[in-house]
Amino acid sequence: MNGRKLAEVDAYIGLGTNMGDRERHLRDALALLGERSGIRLLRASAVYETDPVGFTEQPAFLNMVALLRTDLPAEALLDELLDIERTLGRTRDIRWGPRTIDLDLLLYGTAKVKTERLDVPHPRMAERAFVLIPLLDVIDFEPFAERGALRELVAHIEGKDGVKRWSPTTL
Ligand code: A4P
Ligand code: MG
Repeated sequence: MNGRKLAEVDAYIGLGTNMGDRERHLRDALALLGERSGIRLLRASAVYETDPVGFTEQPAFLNMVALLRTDLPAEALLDELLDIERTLGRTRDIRWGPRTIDLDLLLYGTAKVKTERLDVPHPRMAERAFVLIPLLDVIDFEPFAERGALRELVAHIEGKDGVKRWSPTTL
């Protein structure tokens, strides 16, 4: 440690699952996130059942978004997400294919990050109703105009009909 602590940052994580006991994977992922040092879980969206996007011949997903506060740098946070995916038995077979749990770093404060391993804001989030609809449940942008902009985006996004409220937040 060089002693300099990073300021805390609000980070938004997209969770997705379409294999096995989907609700359980979401619950377990949230619990594991909350236990990691340097991460506090602040809020979780409702859970949505969503039609698969991209590779469509696969079961429906459950998706949600969590708001974290963290003092980890973005890549260290990614490492925690990948580690939790592995812990919950994620294997990578088909790109965009079925998965026990997918944890995507959507936003890391207002930072833009582009490295070999990390692209933030998540490059496909703005066109995905299964991300934006739960994000709207938890987003905490000031000024409120930005929340209005997100609402506007959601109002016109394609695929909204494929995103259905499944259950209220589990937190
Ligand atoms: N990586 C780069 N940027 C990020 C980031 N912001 N967050 C790198 C997380 N990872 C990021 O990810 C591959 C690599 O991306 C990571 O090792 C990391 O270094 P992955 O999770 O193995 O790949 P993936 O999830 O199969 O691919 P990808 O491109 O992340 O897929 P998406 O975009 O996440 O889409 N339909 C519904 N209804 N609901 C879903 O949740 N998900 C997908 C997957 C497709 N269709 C879906 C859903
Ligand atoms: Mg992913």
